[in-house]
Amino acid sequence: MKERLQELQTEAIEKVEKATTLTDLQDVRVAYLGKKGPITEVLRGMGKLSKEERPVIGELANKVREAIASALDAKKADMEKAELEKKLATETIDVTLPGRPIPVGGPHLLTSIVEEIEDLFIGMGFEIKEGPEVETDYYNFEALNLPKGHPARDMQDSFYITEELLLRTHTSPVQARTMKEYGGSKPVRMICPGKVYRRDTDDATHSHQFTQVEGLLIDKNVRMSDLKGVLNRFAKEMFGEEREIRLRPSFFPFTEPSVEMDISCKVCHGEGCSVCKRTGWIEILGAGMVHPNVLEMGGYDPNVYSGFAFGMGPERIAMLKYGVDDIRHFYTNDVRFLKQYHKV
Ligand code: 2NM
Repeated sequence: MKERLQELQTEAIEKVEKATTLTDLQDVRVAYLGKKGPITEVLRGMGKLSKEERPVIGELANKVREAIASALDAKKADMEKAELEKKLATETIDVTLPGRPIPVGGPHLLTSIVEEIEDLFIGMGFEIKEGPEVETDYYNFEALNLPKGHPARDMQDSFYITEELLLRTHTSPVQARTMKEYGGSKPVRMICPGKVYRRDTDDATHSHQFTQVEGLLIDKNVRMSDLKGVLNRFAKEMFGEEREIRLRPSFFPFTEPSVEMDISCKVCHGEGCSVCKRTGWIEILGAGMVHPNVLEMGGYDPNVYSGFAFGMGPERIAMLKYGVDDIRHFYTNDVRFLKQYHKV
């Protein structure tokens, strides 16, 4: 029996050593230490042994059992360690490698320009107002001194939805709405950025849908010099302190007097070049003193209040500032164009 046990131990340990997988090991464990295994078998036959032999064989059987079990455990630990090392070797990540860049977008040039204009006017105490793009005939025309049949209504051919509703042709209706909202007794200092629509054939300088920023300031004793001061500051902040402005008489139905504002040409400094068409000046916006009829329809007594208003096209501002040669670049969204204006 002793010999049989020794044999079993040698045999089992040999098999443990030859095992290459955890399954092999489990097979050895079941074969030698399982309930139906040879050691159990040996122990069962102990009844036939003498009193003296029994504890000796019992002790040996336990030792063999323990030897096999510890060989199995040691081999298992080795295998697991090897497995882990293999994993670590093949799955290491080099945390010092630079990350893969994630492509990020940026604001559209038009968005940036509108925000820049907004910031400049916020800095001068103006608030930002918005209004509907589908407007009533009343706010788009009537309240702005453009009664039905007025020739200026043809001047800007409009997208009508019904007889009374149209896509706004300018953002001025937001000013008319703001005057109403303020009830004719509070000063107004606002700008309204937004999309406007006109029936026009698209080309390098025209679009049937474009952006406007219009401003309105109403208070007691507002004069043309206030308009000039605010717009001069705007022009210098936007285009550079070295720029000069000039006002030329013009006509708008909602302002009287009306003006157009030019900035001095950056390219030739007033000498005359192709950018300014040899005039030394570049037109950037229209403005004027709010017409008494407009104040009155907005609920402001023109004998008590006066105001100025102005309107500009952010596309045109951006085109002049960055030398963009075609307004359609703003709408076709070619990333090769847009990317050039991301400040990141
Ligand atoms: C312009 C030029 C001149 C203007 C006038 C008004 C209102 F509603 F207050 F009367 N809003 N915008 C205005 C005046 C707009 O755009 C070239």
